Amino acid sequence: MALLKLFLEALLLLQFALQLLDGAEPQNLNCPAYGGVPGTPGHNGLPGRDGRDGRDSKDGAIGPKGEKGEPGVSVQGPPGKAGPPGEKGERGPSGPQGSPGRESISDSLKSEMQQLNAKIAMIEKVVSFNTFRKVGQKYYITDGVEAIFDTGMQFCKDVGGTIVLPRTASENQALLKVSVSSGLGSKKPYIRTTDRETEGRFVDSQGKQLTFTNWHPGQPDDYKGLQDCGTITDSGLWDDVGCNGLHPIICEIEIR
Ligand SMILES: [Ca+2]
Repeated sequence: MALLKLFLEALLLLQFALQLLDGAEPQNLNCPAYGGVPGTPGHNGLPGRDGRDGRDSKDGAIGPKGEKGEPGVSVQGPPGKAGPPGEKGERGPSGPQGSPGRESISDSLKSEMQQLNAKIAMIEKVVSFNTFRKVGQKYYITDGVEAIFDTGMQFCKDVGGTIVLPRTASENQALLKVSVSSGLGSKKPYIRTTDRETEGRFVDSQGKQLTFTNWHPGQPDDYKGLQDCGTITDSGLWDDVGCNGLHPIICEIEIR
């Protein structure tokens, strides 16, 4: 209000000054006419209030079209709901056979253990003989026991084998070494062949024709009609002798 009053006073003073300049006498003024001194300029007023918004956005001009935006980021959305279950498919082919269960493995191990124990027992028996020699899968063994042919067959059977019978020249050579090294060569150990069934036809203990023979020239001669069992001499050649004579027994035993 003080500023407004100051403004009105300045306005009256200005009007008075203009009348003086125009030469007219001031009316209704009792003051002597003399020139005054101009006052100091007033202070600046306070800034006015903000103007009000327009009535409607339509009043404004339409701006230019904006630039095209950046492409959006591709982000996979959440999975949709599961669909309804389909129809049951056909039965597939059978899969490979599974590994044996614990019981089967246990049975298998038990069987192997039994086989190993049996093998160990046989080997222990073999090495208990004075002379033993490995020939392929077989062992030739002897204690130098002398017996008639049939007793010798039983003796070898009792140790899990049979009287030796070479099937090849190599086996014959191995047998000769066993016989000679054990001091039995001159006593002509028995070999498992006889012609007791059919004179002149030597077969093995199962009645099978021999596939290998190594008869001494002139043998078998069935001397005096009493020689039906085979032996091996100290030269490795064979001779037939009487089956009831005492001869060294060499057994062959197979260990698998
Ligand atoms: Ca003879």
